[in-house]
Amino acid sequence: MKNFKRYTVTAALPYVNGPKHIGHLAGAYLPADIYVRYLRLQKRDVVFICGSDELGTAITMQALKEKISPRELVDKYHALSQDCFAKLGISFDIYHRTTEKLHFDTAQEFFLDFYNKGLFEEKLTEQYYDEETNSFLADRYIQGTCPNCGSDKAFGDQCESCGKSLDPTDLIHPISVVTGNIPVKKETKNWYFKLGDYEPWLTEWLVEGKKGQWKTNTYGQAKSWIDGGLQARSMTRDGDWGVPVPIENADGKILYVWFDAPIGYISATKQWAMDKGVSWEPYWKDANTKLVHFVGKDNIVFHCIIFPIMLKAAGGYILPEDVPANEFLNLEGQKMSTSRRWSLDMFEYLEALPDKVDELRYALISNLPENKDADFSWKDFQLKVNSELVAIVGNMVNRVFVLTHKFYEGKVPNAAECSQLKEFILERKSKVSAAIENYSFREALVEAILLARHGNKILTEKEPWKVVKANPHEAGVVLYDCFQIIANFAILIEPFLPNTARVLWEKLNMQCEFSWDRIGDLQMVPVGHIIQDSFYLFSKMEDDVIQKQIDYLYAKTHKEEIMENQATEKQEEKLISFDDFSKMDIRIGTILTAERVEGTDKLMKLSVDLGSEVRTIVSGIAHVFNVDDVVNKRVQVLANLAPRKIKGIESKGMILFADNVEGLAFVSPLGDVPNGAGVK
Ligand code: B3M
Ligand code: ZN
Repeated sequence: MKNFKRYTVTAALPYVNGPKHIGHLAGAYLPADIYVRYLRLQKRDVVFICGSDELGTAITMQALKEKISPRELVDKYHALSQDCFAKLGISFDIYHRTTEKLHFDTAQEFFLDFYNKGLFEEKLTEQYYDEETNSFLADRYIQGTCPNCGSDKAFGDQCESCGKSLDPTDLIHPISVVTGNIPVKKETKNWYFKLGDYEPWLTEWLVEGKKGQWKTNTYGQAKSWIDGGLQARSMTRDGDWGVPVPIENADGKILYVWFDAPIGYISATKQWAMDKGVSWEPYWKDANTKLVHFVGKDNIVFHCIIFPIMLKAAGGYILPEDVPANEFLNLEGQKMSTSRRWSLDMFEYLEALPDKVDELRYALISNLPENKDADFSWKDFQLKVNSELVAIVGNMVNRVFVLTHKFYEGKVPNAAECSQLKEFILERKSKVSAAIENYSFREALVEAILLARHGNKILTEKEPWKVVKANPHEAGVVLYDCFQIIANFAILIEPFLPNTARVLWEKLNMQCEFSWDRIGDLQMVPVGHIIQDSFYLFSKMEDDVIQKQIDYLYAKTHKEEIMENQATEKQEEKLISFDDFSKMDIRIGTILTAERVEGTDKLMKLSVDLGSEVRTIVSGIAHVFNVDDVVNKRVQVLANLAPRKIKGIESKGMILFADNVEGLAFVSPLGDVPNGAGVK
């Protein structure tokens, strides 16, 4: 594997259209943070870039909903996201914003460069326009009836009921979400990036170059896009909440949000470098820099195809070495959804359990949706905390501290170099490294925890609390080893559980120079060193605390709302079209004769006069009516039901009855209706 001199690591810039949930955390930010913390421990030159994606219709739509300006909206949620990420220990080097001037300038430079290079084609298309607000309507601003499923809440780009992607002009009865008016079609000009020109290059760089290197989900999605052929894509929009298109005669035109957002990584790097007094360019332009984009699976195409094409077109830029994309995290077995309020938002978690940050990190990392969707449940969270963090890690550390105070006056006892222990630690170190470098963070965490398990095992096997009376030296050696395990573990675990690592060093009463190189050192905690009082690293999550969270989630989601939706969905499933109805040939008839079918309780063989013919029909009514009750009754018959053989008798049609408490009631016509008359 190539050894890089420098690392530029990005995590998808979250839209600030609302609070972000733990699914976002597990999708991109937590894995990226582990990776970056690991690189920092290795003393690599790394910059970790993120920030708020503050432009585009995701923002303006939400502002409209919340009845505040886009500016107020982005200020509110930018602050919230930034605060939550900081509290959850996501260690960005910069958390920038795409509404900054530096970002506008950078994005415009890119656009102008492409424009001057002739990479765009200008196209006139018809788009919906709201005459009241005098503005073109972005796809999301048009709602109407879905041509596919008939839902009347479909958006111009997609129907959320059936999932079909749409073009605004596909909608039946379109209306403007802003005013409720029926929009008109108007011609508008936009600039389309000719992505197709880059197909041969993409085939070489990605399809051939990344095969077997990138995760299969990432590679597969990107490849199937390329295989499908790349159409020119509009990089501009009509609107005002965005970066203005920096050319003449482009009034009212802004850059498409997916054009400017990834450039946001670059503008953020520029700001960071400026603040630090270094040059930004090596982080984006030096071939010795490894560029890695952490994203969720819904962002794959933009990071694997469109942004790389932009970087290639700009020239002089490096390309992403990898795009480790995660799948989705479900919550209590259901897909997270902001609109249904089925989510665990970062701020909600932090409000409920502010001092349980590493517990959340642990539960999420051990369950990251790395290769397939995963599920977060509160019960599982409780189990992980109690049976792993408390029972394994916390217990091991506590026992070592308690015994040291009890038998050795709180001082680290006798030393003895143990080669087996060293080997075991070095093996963990290399396995954790390999797993992290392969973006297998779940596996890396398991490997790291093995070290704490090992400490427990030594204690249980060697029983120093028993040995100490007869042989205080031997018992001391065991504890000495355990202190080295704790110190090594504190470094090994830092990328995953940074708070835990810090607490361990504090309690060891040591200043740690965190460095990956030190892992394997069995003299980190010296003999005679005085430690702090014994303590519990983690505390048990009690049932009532967990239940409270579960109750909160259900209350928030408005149980009834979900049930209501399910009820209407069920009803919708039962609906038939008029065409279906008109296929039914229902006619009036009169029952002429009736006899019970031998050997059955329920069946009666009837002959029914349908005007032009007399039909034999077998009907399941013998348990309700006598033969005499039935003869001469006027009935409705479904005449074109496919004939069926029942007990050897061919039955042609079905007599309709109403369900009532007694069982069945005749549905006879009122008034003088001839046999054979149609019912519609
Ligand atoms: N804001 C989409 C998202 O939040 C988008 C990512 C931009 S990364 C350049 O999922
Ligand atoms: Zn639909």
